[in-house]
Amino acid sequence: SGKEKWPKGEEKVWKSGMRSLDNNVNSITKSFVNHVQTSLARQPYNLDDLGAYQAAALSVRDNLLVNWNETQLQYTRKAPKRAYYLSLEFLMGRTLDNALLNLGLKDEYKTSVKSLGFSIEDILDKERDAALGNGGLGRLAACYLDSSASQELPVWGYGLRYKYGIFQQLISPEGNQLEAPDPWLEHQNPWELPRLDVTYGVRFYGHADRLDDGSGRAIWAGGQEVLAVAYDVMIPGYGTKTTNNLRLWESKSKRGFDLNSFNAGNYEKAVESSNSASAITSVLYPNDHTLVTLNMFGKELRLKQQYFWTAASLADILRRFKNMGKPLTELPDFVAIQLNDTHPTLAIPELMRILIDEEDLTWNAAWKIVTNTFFYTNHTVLPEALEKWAVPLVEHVLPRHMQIIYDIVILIYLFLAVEKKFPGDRDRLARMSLIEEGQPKQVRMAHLACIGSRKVNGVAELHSDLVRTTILKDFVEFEGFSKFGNVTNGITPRRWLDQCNPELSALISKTLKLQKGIWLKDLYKLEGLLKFTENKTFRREWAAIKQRNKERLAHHVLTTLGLTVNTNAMFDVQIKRLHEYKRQTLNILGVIHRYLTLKKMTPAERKKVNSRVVFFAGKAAPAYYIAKLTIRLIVNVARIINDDPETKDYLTLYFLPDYSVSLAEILIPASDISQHISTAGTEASGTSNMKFCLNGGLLLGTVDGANIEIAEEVGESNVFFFGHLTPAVEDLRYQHLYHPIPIEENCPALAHVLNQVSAGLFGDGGVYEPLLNTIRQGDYYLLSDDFDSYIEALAMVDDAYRDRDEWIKKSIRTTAKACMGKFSSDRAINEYAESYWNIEATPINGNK
Ligand code: F58
Repeated sequence: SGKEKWPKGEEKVWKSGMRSLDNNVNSITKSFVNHVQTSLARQPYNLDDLGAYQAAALSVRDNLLVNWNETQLQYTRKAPKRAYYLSLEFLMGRTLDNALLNLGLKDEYKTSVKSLGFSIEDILDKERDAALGNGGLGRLAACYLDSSASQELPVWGYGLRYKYGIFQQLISPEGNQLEAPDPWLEHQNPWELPRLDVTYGVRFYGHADRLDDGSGRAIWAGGQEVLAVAYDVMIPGYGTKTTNNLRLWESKSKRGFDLNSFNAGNYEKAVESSNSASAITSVLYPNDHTLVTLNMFGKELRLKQQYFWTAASLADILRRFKNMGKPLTELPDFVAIQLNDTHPTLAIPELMRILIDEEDLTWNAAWKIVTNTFFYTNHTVLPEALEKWAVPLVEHVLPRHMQIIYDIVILIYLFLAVEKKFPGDRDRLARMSLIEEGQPKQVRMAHLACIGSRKVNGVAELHSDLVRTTILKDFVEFEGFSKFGNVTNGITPRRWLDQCNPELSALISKTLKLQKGIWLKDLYKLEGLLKFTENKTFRREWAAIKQRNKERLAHHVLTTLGLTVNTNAMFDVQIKRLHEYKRQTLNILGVIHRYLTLKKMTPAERKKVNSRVVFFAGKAAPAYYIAKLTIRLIVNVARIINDDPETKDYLTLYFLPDYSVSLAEILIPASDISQHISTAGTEASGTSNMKFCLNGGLLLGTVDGANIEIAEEVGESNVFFFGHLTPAVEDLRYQHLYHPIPIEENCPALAHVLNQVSAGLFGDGGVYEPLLNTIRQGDYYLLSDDFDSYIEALAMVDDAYRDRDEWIKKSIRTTAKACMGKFSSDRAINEYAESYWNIEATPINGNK
């Protein structure tokens, strides 16, 4: 296009000066040493592992930058339709290993650093996780970025550059979770590029005055203006030159500090505005699934985070679009914006505001653009997790947006359309409104996201059905079924197989006689492993790798916690955020039940028992009292059981603190069985279930989320299912509430376990009463209804594990037959690209 700025001078001369990327071991060593001397200003012969990590990272970053620049240049020239993934969370984990894999340079770097006296493993281990997310939703965003780049799709991510990511979890001697800040930016971050020249002003508060010229426009002025500064993170594709961008915003004061106050000696006041501006991106909210525990200030800051990020991102997207010289009515032809849950929903009224107030479009023209640009993914149907913002708060912070939201209700929506289609149906109007009546009134963000989007989707078949039949039922009846789809989640096989389980990856390549470059991009190829289930040598190798991964985990536990793990036992893993609906409590009560059973046995009987080591890891939201009690119970049960000489050969358990992406990379390949045991209908999808399967771990789960689709692929004989099904849940809850049966009758086995805890078998029983009472009274998550079948399922797991050869076959089938292709994020992102965003692969010329 005519708007491009070409470099001054001869292209030839420029090209002669460009960095050549021959990337042989020699040139890598050169670049490494160069960075040590110049970028790091360190003495070459006196470098520690951290310094070596930084030098390696800077040298790899040079490669990424060249590709990144080329990608952005070609996107600008080719002007394809682009998609933008707006997510408040990107749980990236470590970058160096992934960048080396995607660039195909791991061996070269390994050799190079070795010749300089370092081991690549030690260097990789020095990197801190980028933990800008809570759990599944944030990690999904990271997997989707990897897949977008790998599929050569023009997709950018937009998020926030939190100064502090998810808190570090410590466990006190009593077993309590303690939180410490995560200063992940303490050392310079080689993976980001500050773009101090890319900034936007974002307004808060002030007043919005409608013009009385009939145009519907308003002027929003006054209040506070905060500056958004861009930081770019390079996202390399696997085996392609495409290197996409993740743009993270940092907030800072627009005016620096107040010189008047400073001169008057009032230093605190002088920096006040700067502090309040930088507070916006200072910390990731650690609340998982609810914001109700926040106080007024907490809620306001969270709302400001959401608006700050959506406003900056939209401004940036529109600036790029306008550079193309197209009219705004064509925006949906060139831009698709994906809303990762309702967190970025303010983008909808914000785009309306820009189009109407600043671009002078009519309401209808603006609404048409908006509703063809946005797409909304829902990640939960739990009622307490559906975002709502108090009307007075929105009015205060974003007065113009509140007007627009009311206009949506009145102008296009309630009074006109719904009334027309369902005349006189007042209840329906109230149910569907964007505003929930009450004290105070609240804005229902899911409703706004739904009506403002082109399409809406859930993240697994069952969950998408629930979205259509429960929380958005009225909208399906109103807008038609076809707007509401499903895209089952996926995971990137690069990180979750090749990187975390290199030995298994090598065995797969050897067995399939395929370079990993082929099957890592077409995971359906894993089906070729099926016929090797009958091959003894292959099975032996498969089992040996699992064993070594178990030893790797045991080594980690030994070096970090000083505890010795029995690697001859079955490894049973449950790792995820602590939440009542995920039912870690069911697991720990099951462990206690097993312990009590073991205690009653004779030594001879015990000898026949399948030895089990149970691993837990996960963080609880800092204000989630019951979840924290569950952690405390786990830790204290571990303390007693692991020390019991009668039983410890048969049953031990560990709570591994500070769960993270990097810890998951060690735990998942080591698991024989993993637990995904949410109350049916509550876990939207789950994604770690897919990761375990890909690594040959079997699943023990409820008929929930993506477990169902995994079982469809793997075959039900390779998955252990238990518990009530979704349609039964509502009735059971009703019974618990209105016709409660004492737990002693409903589930004697569980009652016995609870009584033992109360009686103080694991320390002061009184401490746990609030947790136990959630089960004794109301039992909203139906532990007492599912406990017996859970114990039966565990017994089936034991039986199956006893036939080790058959177990290994199951393990191979789980990886292979899983047609794990279905659960690759490559498949998922292609579905979004084709059926939602309507974007196409845009290969970057000069591809490898
Ligand atoms: C998760 N949601 C779902 N939310 O629980 C899980 O089933 C699904 O597999 C995953 O999304 C990906 O679709 C989730 O992780 C959060 O962490 C939110 C963070 C912000 C506050 C509300 C919860």
